[in-house]
Amino acid sequence: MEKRWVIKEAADATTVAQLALELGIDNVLAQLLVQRGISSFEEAKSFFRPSLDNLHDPFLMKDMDAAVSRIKKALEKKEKILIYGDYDVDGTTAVALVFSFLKLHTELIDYYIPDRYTEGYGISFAGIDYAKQHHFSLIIALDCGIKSNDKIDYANELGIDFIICDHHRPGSELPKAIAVLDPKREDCQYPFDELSGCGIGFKLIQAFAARKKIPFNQLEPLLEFVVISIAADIVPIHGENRILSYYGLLQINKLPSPGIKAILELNKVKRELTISDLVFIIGPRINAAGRIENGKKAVELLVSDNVTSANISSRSINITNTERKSLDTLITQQALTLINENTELQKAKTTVLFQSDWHKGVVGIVASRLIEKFYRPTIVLTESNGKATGSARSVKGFDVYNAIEACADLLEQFGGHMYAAGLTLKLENLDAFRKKFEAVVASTIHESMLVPEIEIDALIGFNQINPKFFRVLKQFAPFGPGNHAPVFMTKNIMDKGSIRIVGINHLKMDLQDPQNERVSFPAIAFGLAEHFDPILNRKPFSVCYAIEENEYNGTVSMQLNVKDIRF
Ligand SMILES: [Mn+2]
Repeated sequence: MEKRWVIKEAADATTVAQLALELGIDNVLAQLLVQRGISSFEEAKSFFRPSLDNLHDPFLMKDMDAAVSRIKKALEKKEKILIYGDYDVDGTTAVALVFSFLKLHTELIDYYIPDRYTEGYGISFAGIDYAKQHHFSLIIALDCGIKSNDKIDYANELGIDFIICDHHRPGSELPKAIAVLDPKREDCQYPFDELSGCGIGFKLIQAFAARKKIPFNQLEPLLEFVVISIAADIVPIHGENRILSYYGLLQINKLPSPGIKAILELNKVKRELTISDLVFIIGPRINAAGRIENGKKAVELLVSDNVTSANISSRSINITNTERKSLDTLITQQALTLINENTELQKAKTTVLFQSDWHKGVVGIVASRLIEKFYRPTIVLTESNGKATGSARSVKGFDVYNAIEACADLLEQFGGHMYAAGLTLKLENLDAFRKKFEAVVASTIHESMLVPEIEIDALIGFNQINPKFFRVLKQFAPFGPGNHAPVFMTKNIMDKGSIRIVGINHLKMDLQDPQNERVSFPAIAFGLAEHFDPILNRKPFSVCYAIEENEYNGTVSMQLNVKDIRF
């Protein structure tokens, strides 16, 4: 796929030079900092050494006071508390976090994850009935609930109170809960509104602990759940999320909970985990439970406190994940065939596909995969309970939630974020929806958004990359959205003569600058085998890449991860 190379605007030269001098680092590195909004020694210090002391006061969040008071009252009056969460990674980690902590303070507590198939997304009437039958009088809802006004009304009639911890966008009216914690509320002054759902759960526990004078270090093990949710829910890793993920990674690498440890051992993962390991190894396995079976299985794994139960849970989750993978491959194949056989679909600015027998649990993943082939806003739907229901994914810079909202008259239900949303509609509205969504997107999307972009942080020469440079660069981690691993561009380079194709279509090379032949770096270029011939014939080219660490046979070396090649 053709990609746009966009070089980030160079930062102010005086600021860069000043910062480079103060920190004793290369100008290029100082520029990367300034581009990330860091321009003083102090700011650089808190970037390179994130501190838990810089987490925001949880009581700045609207309704936090009411939430903590209600939990305290429930504990004092020996009420039964139900922790209720969505079935995805964010929801289940949030439930595991709040449940495992409050369990230290009461025996009268349990958790509930709705069934994706019979109950659907978010708070369900069935879940509230379950709470009533089992005499729960307080429900703490995590990663869902912000638009569940009718369900909360129903709970109120039954005498069940709700505390909502959500990070999805609120509708025009808030549900009538005891407390609605959601930094995306317009009347919420909390300084950071990009927390994950699990992150909101953490703030609730942080506030509860502060009120009860529980020392903060007792909360640190919970950061493992928060970092997994940050990685899986694709929230930006800056601001408070950067602190939470930095310490979450330390926790998971130093002292993983039995469930996570079991998953790692089962999959023979021995290296130090990064955010992308959480995205590609841990996340899908936790998610598989909610997609194929029930999210309760994921919570069981996350809260298991002994090796035996952790091993049983992790094995069953691994099997479910294998099943998820084959469904995912099969449905992606079928979806691609649908597009390739239809010229109208090929020319469209959106992908909207429906097939009644597709597995509901993987339509979101399939939408993401389709974007890798057809780069445009994408919705994949299946049939569930007599309606069409599915997931939307977007391309950089385009707000798919807004586009869906513009079609609200044709929808039964929708919710989500800028880049990912869910929706449900009547089967008879499918055609009309497909047309309207296409029209809305076509009239609002910028042509350039339909070509994937590679954002280049800086132009450098190979002679600038040395061990010290790399040592500082590594401290820019954890990387993820909002703080991507820096991408560099170098012009006029060649392969030393060792180029070969590995796997299906990847290139392994040794790249060098013909002007300075002493400096060369091993490089891997995923999916770029199409460039094999000209490179073999020693045609010079430009390359953009991230610099990574590669471990091979126990030796660690620098490696260029090539994003794109241009002659
Ligand atoms: Mn979420």
